[in-house]
Amino acid sequence: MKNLKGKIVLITGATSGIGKASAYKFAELGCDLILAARREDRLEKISNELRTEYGIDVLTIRLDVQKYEDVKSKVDGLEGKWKKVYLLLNNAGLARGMASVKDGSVQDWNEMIDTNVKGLLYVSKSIIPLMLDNKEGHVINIGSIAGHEVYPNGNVYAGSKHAVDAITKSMRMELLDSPIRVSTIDPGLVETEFSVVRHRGVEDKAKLTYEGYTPLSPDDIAEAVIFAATRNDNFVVAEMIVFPKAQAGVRDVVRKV
Ligand code: NDP
Ligand code: 8X3
Repeated sequence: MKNLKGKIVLITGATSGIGKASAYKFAELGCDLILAARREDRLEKISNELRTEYGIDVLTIRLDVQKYEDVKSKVDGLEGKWKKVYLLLNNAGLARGMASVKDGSVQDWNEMIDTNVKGLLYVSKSIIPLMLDNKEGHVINIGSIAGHEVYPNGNVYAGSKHAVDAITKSMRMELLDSPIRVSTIDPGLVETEFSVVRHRGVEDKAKLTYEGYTPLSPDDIAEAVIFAATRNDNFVVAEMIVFPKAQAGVRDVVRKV
């Protein structure tokens, strides 16, 4: 098992759900963390807890992954040891709405594509050169079962996650002759703020997503991330699909209500 103590891990979308849970798991392993997201109050609270509880160094970056200039200037501004990013967890992402292509919102489509696809590209483009300079690295993308299958009204979200799947595979080929590993962890239904964001705070709709079965928890996915991250250098988790027990596909969920 690879020892990650003292390695620098950059997590996008570290203020909630899978990103936040992963931050705690990497902290347990003694990694120093760069936590990035837009909500600064949450970044501060989480980073203070991690410093106190685990004695690690934490740098917080207020970052909107949709904005290339923001991403580039924040990465260019990394100093000293923080330039030695060993692991990038490309986790920031979201769904907005559930509507047919005929009825969908152009603004929602742009937000999903700008975050899930372009944001992941912008951060990867900025960080991979640092990994190459450092002669080591691991990019772990959070994809989705919606990157392998589709569902009605999930058109653009599924499209964005199919793009993550394609980009991950291409990136792995491009970096084959380098020390950098590329992985994707592709969850099914995980209970996070994801559905509240998707349904713009309409709690009843969000709750229905997780009703009648036990969904995955953010910690479950963080454990999958840690499994991929701690394999020995000869071992690449290329792709890991993780379901709750009650799920067998994007539309195949047994609910007992
Ligand atoms: P949450 O809503 O709980 O967390 C999403 C995180 O992404 C937040 O920390 C948010 O931070 C961040 N984020 C969103 N937009 C931006 C942005 N423009 N710039 C920077 N950070 C951003 O959802 P999850 O934890 O569930 O989602 C994490 C990933 O997991 C996503 O890529 C999602 O698609 C994927 N996923 C989720 C599944 C689920 O069922 N929950 C299943 C499969 C995949 P802030 O708002 O502070 O910027
Ligand atoms: C999130 C899973 O089924 O809501 O990536 O699209 S789903």
